[in-house]
Amino acid sequence: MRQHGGVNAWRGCARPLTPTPLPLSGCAGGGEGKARMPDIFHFTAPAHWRTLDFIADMHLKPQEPRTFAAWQQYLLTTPADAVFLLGDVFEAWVGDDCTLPRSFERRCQAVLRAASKRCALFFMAGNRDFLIGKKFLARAHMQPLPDPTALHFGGRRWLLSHGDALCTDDARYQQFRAQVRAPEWQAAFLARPLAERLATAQHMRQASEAEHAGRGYAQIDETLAAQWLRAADAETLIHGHTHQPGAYEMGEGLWRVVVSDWHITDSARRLDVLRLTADGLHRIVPDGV
Ligand SMILES: [Mn+2]
Repeated sequence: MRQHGGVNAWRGCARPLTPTPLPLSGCAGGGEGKARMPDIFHFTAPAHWRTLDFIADMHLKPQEPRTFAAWQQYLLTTPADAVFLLGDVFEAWVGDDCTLPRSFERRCQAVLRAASKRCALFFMAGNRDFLIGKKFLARAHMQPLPDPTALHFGGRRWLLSHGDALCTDDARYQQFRAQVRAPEWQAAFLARPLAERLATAQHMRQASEAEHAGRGYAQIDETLAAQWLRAADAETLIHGHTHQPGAYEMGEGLWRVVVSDWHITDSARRLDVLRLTADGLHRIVPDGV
């Protein structure tokens, strides 16, 4: 696994939606503080697959057209048999009804549909796009994956996660996460008018950025990550969310490999694909993007 290379320090920090009180009552939060072991979903790659790509944290939004263009170009040209989108594909998602004609989300949907003709697409929810639902997944031709999922490929198991569930230092975020992942909360939120949901998401992002300014990166609880790996009988965890790409050895032969966020502007150029083949994991920058 040492071929993954060293730890790269990148600018930017993960800003998960934080526990801003929502104008919503009667929904139980999780909030007992202790992280419980999640159920691990197992997925076996079809035998003919040779190349599997992992990307995360594109944070797609209309205000960053070059990131969208790079993502589109990558998806329409990758040689991969399957692309695993490991969360925070979108900067925000307030419900599948946001894909109005001519909307940015509808353009993204079209890119995914076109890509799905070339390769299989899998989606794991992040902390910003966890409200992506069955309708959008069907229209975008993506298959959902639970977090975490143990991927069986090449005679080994690779544990996949977005990563936010492992950031247990932030107890308030974990409480918020448990609340907003509850079906009752989601049903109540999605029942609100689209304009109101968009306004709430905007408010939450601003509150999150204010709270996280100066707090730095979200940190993975490596003790918990090691427990997940042992439970999955895997050695390598592949995740995003922290925006700190690199390969981190956690002891006892266990690793976590972090995929970068994507951010392309006049002053920044980050795009990153983890590619898994029979040779192992490689970090690549997509061609021609
Ligand atoms: Mn995230």
